[in-house]
Amino acid sequence: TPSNKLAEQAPASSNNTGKEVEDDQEMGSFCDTNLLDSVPTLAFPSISTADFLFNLEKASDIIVEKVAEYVEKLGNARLVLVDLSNGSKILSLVRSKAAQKNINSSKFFTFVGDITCLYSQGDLRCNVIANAANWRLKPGGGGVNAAIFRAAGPTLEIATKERAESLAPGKALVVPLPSSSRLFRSEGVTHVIHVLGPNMNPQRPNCLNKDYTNGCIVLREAYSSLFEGFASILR
Ligand code: AR6
Repeated sequence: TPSNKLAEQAPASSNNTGKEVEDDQEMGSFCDTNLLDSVPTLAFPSISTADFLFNLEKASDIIVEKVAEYVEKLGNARLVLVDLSNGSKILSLVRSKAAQKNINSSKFFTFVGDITCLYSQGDLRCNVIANAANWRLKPGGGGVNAAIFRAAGPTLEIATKERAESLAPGKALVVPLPSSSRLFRSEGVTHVIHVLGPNMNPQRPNCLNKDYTNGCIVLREAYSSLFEGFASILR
């Protein structure tokens, strides 16, 4: 059962001891070779719809539109929209709109779980995860950004800063994860793609003040940049 699976996986995922690191190094960074064999999969959160206060109906239309545009171009790779709770409004909106559009449900689906523990706690293998970043590409700030930087460890911040100092709205930045990162070792995540979405929150920088004409353009661009970034990893 899923709950048994969770119980089986829990000790391995929480075991961040030196012993495990040693084993990993002996075996070329991975203790679980199954992680390497899996179908390429991008797990992504709904960009801009929590802290950045973007309208959920509009965001769900854009997610489904962009998934439909990219999913077949990505070959056998999968796209997975992730959120933390079963009651997630964005997941249910996207699920019903994707079904209406007859999007292939083996290549695109939604998943409830923490994006930093998809393999260890959800048995879902995702070699790439997306982050709803801030323009400074800094850890913290809450939401999925804080969770990913925390789970990846300091190497993610270093690897990110080697590639860019900041990010413009609508853009994405692909960052290969160092093999020493816990996200790499325990979860099989080889890349993080930072994405900056449009911001409708007056308390955050670059607020669009409810300008959804511009906001929808920027959110479409954000998903295009994300899926192009994922495609570049597959090539
Ligand atoms: N796993 C999966 N989904 C998550 C997780 C998680 N651990 N945490 C949050 N979500 P948000 P934004 C979902 O607010 O609206 C940050 O402070 C969440 O339920 O993280 O783009 C950054 O530094 C929602 O569906 O991103 C930026 O300043 C989605 O992830 C700002 O927030 C995005 O929520 C970005 O705001």
